[in-house]
This record gives sequence, C-alpha cells and structure tokens, in this order.
Amino acid sequence: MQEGIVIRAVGGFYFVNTPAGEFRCYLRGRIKRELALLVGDRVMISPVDRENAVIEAVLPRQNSLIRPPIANVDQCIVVAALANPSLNLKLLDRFLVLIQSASLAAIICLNKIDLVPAAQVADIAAIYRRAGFTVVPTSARTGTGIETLTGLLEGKISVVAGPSGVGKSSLLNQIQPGFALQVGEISRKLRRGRHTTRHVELLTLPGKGRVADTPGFTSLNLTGIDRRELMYYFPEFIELAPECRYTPCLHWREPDCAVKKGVQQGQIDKGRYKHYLDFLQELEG
Ligand SMILES: Nc1nc2c(ncn2[C@@H]2O[C@H](COP(=O)(O)OP(=O)(O)OP(=O)(O)O)[C@@H](O)[C@H]2O)c(=O)[nH]1
Ligand SMILES: [Mg+2]
Ligand SMILES: [Zn+2]
Repeated sequence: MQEGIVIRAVGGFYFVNTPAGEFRCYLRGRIKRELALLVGDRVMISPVDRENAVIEAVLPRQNSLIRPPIANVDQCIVVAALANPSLNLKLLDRFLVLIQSASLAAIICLNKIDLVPAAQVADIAAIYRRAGFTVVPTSARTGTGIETLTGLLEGKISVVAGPSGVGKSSLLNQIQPGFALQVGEISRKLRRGRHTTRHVELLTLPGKGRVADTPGFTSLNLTGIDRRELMYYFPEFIELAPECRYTPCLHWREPDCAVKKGVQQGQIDKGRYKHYLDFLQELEG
C-alpha cells in the first residue's frame, strides 16, 4: 500500500497523488458508506496497475470545509474583488467566520485593484488589517501583489475561495502559468448563472506547497455555529472584551460593553460590527 493525497474528484473517480505518480482510484465499498471523501484527504491506496488503484483507507482529517469541500488545509485565501463583481463585505465577513470556525487561518486577497482608486484599496485593507487579518492587495491583470501572494503560499496547503468572477483562477495562473486554469468572462457567466471553475482541484506549487482552486460561491450559510461563539471569529473584539461589564457579553444589548464603545470610538469598524449583529440575529432564528 502507498500513501497519497486526493487532488481531484471527477465522475466517481478520485485522482490521488503519490511519490510514485498519480493514480486514478475508486473507493472500496466499505469506505464509501462511512464518509464522503474530500479533495485533500490523505489515503492509503493499493495500485492495480501503473495508472489505477483502489483506496483502501482514509487517514484522519486535520480539518475540513464544506464550502468549498476540502480537507486538511493549513490556510484559506479569501479572494474579494474591489469591483466587477462589486465588493460584498458582508459575504466576506461571513466567509471569514466560517473559515475561522473550521480552525483555518484566513488571508484576505483584495483583487482587481487596477479597477479602483488606490485610496479605496487602502481603506478596505486598513479595516481588515486593524481587525487582525493579513491582507494582500493584488491585480491578476497587472501582476501587482502576485509575489507577496506566492510567498504566503510557500510550504503550505492552501485553498483559494471566494465569489464567482473575483479572479481566483486568474491569480493562480499568474502564480504558475503552467496551471492553465480556465478563466471566465463575467458578463456571460452571470447571465448563465454558472461558474467557470467547476471542481475543486489541488495543484502542486513550483516551490513547496499545494493550492486548491475552487468554484465561486454566491451565498453561505452559517448553520452549525453557536451564537455565543460567533464573537471569537471577530478577532478585533477579543482584545476589548475583557473590559465589558458582563462576562460573557454578547456585545449586543448589554450595558457597559467595551466592544460597543470600541465601535463608537472608531477602534472597531462599524460595518464589521453591523455584520456581527446581523449574523447573531441569523443564528437565533
Ligand atoms: N481588471 C481585472 N480583471 C481581472 C482580474 N483578475 C481577474 N480578472 C477577470 O475577471 C474575470 C473572472 O476571472 P476568473 O479568474 O475566472 O474568476 P474566478 O474567481 O476563478 O471565477 P469562478 O471560477 O467562476 O469562481 C475574468 O474575465 C478575468 O480576466 C484583475 O485583477 N483585474
Ligand atoms: Mg475559477
Ligand atoms: Zn461586550
């Protein structure tokens, strides 16, 4: 038996990368019943010939995401476009909550900076840097920021996620032209309501590391998150929370709340706080 990693799943087959090369695999029936295999899963396979193999066992997962479906990643690069499609900060904040609740590190990539004034890029970047995130402004068109992004991927297993059309595949093609990922025309795509990237695929980076391109999402559900744990996914709240009068404090209706004071005094972004309240309400209903 050999150990490998599932790099893509297509048509009932799992393609597994091993030191001895890539194998097209199917699952032993027993495993099929136990769990849905994800890209990123580490598996034990027994080769049938030089191209085909059977997956005999799945090794324990470190973590997994449902949207996009992937396992065992170190970090998630969340891509948001500054324009075309227009910036949706609530969707970004929602996704940041989900990533952190799955115990993944989040890096924010603000793409298409060539389409908006530099001051606008700086404003958005500042909000998220102040909140504690690493932010990389990029343009897949001009190449700005690609080197920084490449550096952040080195030696890690990363997943690139974000709404459709923000430039996820374009960015990866800039990092490694050999990936030759299909890139979409946004107008045509939106009319048809479909995504250019159809499958999650784990790609091998030229240096050390792997990165997964994923299809875009349009909406995300926060189901499964406890409303009392939501505040921990807003890193900028954590510092101030010990000053709240009540413990625990939901930073909502409680008097003498340091987080609410932080919003009034400008330490915490109003938009981020509003999204926190929106999500809190969503998790109640
Ligand atoms: N102006 C500009 N256009 C970009 C940039 N990055 C990507 N695009 C364009 O945006 C469109 C969508 O790019 P994709 O790379 O297919 O986007 P995606 O996020 O992979 O989309 P899905 O696969 O549908 O999820 C294409 O027309 C790209 O040429 C950028 O930095 N600036
Ligand atoms: Mg794509
Ligand atoms: Zn509070």
